[in-house]
Amino acid sequence: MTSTSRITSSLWQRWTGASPAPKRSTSSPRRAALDRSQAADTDFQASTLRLGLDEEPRMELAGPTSDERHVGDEGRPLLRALSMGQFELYYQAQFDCVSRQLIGVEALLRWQHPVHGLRLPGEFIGAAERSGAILQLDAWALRTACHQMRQWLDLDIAPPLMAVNVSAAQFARPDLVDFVAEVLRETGLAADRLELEIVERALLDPVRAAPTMRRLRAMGVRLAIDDFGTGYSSLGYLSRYPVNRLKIDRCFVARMGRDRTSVAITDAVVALGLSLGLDVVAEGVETEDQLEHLRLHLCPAAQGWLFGQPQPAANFAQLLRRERPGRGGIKQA
Ligand SMILES: [Ca+2]
Repeated sequence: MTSTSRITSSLWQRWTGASPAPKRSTSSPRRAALDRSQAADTDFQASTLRLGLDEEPRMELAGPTSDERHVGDEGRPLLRALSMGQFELYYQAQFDCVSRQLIGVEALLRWQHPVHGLRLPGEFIGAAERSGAILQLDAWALRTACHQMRQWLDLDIAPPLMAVNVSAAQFARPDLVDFVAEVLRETGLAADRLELEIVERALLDPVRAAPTMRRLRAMGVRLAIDDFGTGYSSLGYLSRYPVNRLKIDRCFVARMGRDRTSVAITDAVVALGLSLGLDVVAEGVETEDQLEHLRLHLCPAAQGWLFGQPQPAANFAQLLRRERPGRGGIKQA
């Protein structure tokens, strides 16, 4: 074991308590069919439905392992599931609004529950955040996404960017930057291939947030503000933080056809981002009318079901082979 891999292994164990080997994705039509409720796929800010968290299989009610003792009760089934390889990442493409060229991909967490089937983040992220298990899930997702990107690079089908969600709790960790650096070294991934999507509430304390963001940007890692406009946002932070991209929350895009306020907010965020020299991605784009409106208002990029639902890695690789991704739609920092 090299010194680098020892450090990474140590960080990994400290962060996850799980096996460092990322789970290889598999796919099935049933799984894809289960993945159709995009509304519930609101990543790490979603409300928790807590479906079945109190109904875990008998083996998951065993006493806590040493890795689980620092996590609250409702997080233990999640850590147990993580150690059993029940989590996987699905991938959703981001497209240039004009050329429709694939310019990036967001990694989305899924739990393949042995009893309840495929579970979306809205069903377990709340419990993960309350219990502290979110730290392990986030770390696993970041590492697995980077390994997947490495594999796609080796196959010469990699998208330009891999976007990974970062919870507020993970962003607050003092060793976040070190962990990101180790994962990049371990995978040989260029830092500007990785984009961390940070929720607005993680940025409430500029004294803590700004140095972390500056260190990540100094490494070359890209930063996006996720679900922009839905958190405790203060536009002032955009001048203080070294952000690359704003992601317009899907709720605004979804209401564009029937709500003038949502149209106004969407257009304003696009204009704001462009005037600040930032990339902008509209989330939740489902119709050609929505895409046309965004295109006419110069929104650079979009993500959503119009371009395809999130897919397991093996299925997404087929899309990558078809699309021949390019970097034309991404502003270089
Ligand atoms: Ca996101």
